Amino acid sequence: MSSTMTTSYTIPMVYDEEPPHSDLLVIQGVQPFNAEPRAPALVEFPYTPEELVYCRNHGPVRDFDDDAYRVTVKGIVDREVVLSMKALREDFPKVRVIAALQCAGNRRKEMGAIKPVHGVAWGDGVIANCSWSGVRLRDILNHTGLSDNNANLHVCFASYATLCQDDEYYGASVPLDHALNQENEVLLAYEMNDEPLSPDHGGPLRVVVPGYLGARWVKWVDTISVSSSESPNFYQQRDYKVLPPDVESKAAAQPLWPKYPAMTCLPLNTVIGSVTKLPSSSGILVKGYAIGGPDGNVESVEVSVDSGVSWVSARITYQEGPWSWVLWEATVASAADKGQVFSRAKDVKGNVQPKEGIWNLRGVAFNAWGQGSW
Ligand SMILES: Nc1nc2c(c(=O)[nH]1)N[C@H]1C(S)=C(S)[C@@H](COP(=O)(O)O)O[C@H]1N2
Ligand SMILES: [Mo]
Repeated sequence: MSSTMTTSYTIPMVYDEEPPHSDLLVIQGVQPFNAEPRAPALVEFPYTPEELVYCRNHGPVRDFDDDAYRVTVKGIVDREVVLSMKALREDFPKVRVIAALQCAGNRRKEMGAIKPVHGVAWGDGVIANCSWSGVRLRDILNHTGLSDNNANLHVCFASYATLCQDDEYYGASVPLDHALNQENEVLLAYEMNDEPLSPDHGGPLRVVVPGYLGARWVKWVDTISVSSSESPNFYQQRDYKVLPPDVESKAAAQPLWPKYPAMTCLPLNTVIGSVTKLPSSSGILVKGYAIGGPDGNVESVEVSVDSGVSWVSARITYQEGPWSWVLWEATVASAADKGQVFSRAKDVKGNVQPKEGIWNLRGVAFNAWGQGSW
């Protein structure tokens, strides 16, 4: 009698083995754990302290043993390699970049106030400005060897650490050209803010793609493959895309996912973190962050207390390199007891942040003028 054997192994989808999370975050979801800091605290620190770094997951957080961890690099390369954390630390140059990590859903709650959207109702705290240290992806790819013709290839990242809500693993990809370009500094990072990367943020190893949305910064990355197509993963193919504003339901979105490009850069943006009344009704102190878009970093920030009729320049108090966020503050004279204040940024190419954001079903890339009140 013959028997059919099916090999089945289980990838964990367990939430009871998660390490403790920061208790300074506002929890938006417990399983998976999704949490963000409050904006007034966030804008007090140029480098976001680990306890204030938002945590965004599509499945359980895994805690890996550094010694046993391996990442496999394969696909259209000369030779497949398997690297340990020790090899990554000792055999390749260590590179450190400052870059803001931001979720595409930052400010989703504000977009949802226009018309309901699908997704975690994030406020304006799903952004963190950190230093990331690790190895350059291009050094690793040069080590595996690439063919001369790299045109139209992609580097796919996968984490088989856990099952996710919409797929059996978490995956993303970036064009190979982007990964090889010396200006981009795409990293496999093992440190955040000069400390070993914690489980919540993808330790021991995560992808860092400065300037790209967080969804491509794959945490607990264990497989990297050079491929002729983008990652087939749900989160690359059927999510994290900006659909046109007339697409208002899952059913209408279904046939459109393959027709729209995967998001890469998030737009030019500002957020007002805090508004403080100055003594003796002389005015207000406004503090916030700004972040560059696809055309480069922020050049200036302005605020308005008369709904955009007139604008006051903000002081930039922190900015570092091409991918950091900007911290800014402005003192605005006003005798009013209460009022509303708006912010907008201009980038190095002269683009100005728009007054209104464009609504889309998934509530991504919202960048209307920042707003606050006192
Ligand atoms: N393996 C894995 N990587 C992931 C995710 C995930 O759910 N699983 N979420 C992504 C998304 S959508 C974002 S915004 C960032 C969040 O990184 P953080 O939790 O360190 O803030 O990780 C990305 N990488
Ligand atoms: Mo995200």
